[in-house]
This record gives sequence, structure tokens and C-alpha cells, in this order.
Amino acid sequence: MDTTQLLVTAIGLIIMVFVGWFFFLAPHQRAAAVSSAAGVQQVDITVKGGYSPNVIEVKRGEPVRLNFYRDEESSCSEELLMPDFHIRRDLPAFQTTAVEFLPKEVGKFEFTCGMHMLRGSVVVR
Ligand SMILES: [Cu+2]
Repeated sequence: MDTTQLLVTAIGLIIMVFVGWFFFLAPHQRAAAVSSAAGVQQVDITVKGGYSPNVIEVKRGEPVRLNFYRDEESSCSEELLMPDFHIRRDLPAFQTTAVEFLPKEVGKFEFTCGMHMLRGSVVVR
């Protein structure tokens, strides 16, 4: 390895540690979905530099509705991806967008912004 490769490796390691630290220390807010009379589990999520709450607990086999209120214009959060549920949705600024799906399996399923920077997860029990 020459000096340049060592330098690149060192910088890469520093970035990895920083990213790990950043995501590890990022606050996790949990919220359990509340079932409506119609049997739909709902959670309101505010989108502003992140998802709040960002850990959503739901029950398996009952339809889920996540109400995303996007409280910013930052382009980072304009798209929502939930790959496990084949969902890709635009979130207009300062509006609530309802995203519905049926959790059929127990597990932890991520949702992210279009660039995979903002992250949250749905925990199905
Ligand atoms: Cu983004």
C-alpha cells in the first residue's frame, strides 16, 4: 500500500465511524399504532429533518395507515420509500399524506427518504 491508499483508507474509516456514531446517537422515538373502530392502525408521523416518531409498532394482520405530515420543503424528504411493502410515495410539503399497507409478517421493516438518508422503521409484532 502506498501513502495515497493508506490515506484513502484512513479517511474512509473516519467517515464510517462518524456515520455509525451519528446514526447510533440519533434519537429513537417509538410509537405504538392506535387502532380505530374500523380496525385500521394509525400513527401520525412528522417529517422534518427526520421522521418523528421513527419507530412505529404495529400488529400483524391489521391494515396500517401512516399519516406523514411533511413540515418542511427540504428536498431530502420529498420522497418516501418502503421497499418491503413496495411503496414509493411523494410527500407534498405542508400536507398530510396517508400511506396504507397490510403487515403480513412479523419483523422490522425500514422506511427511508428517496436518498436513504432519513430512516425509520415499522416493527410488526
Ligand atoms: Cu433524503
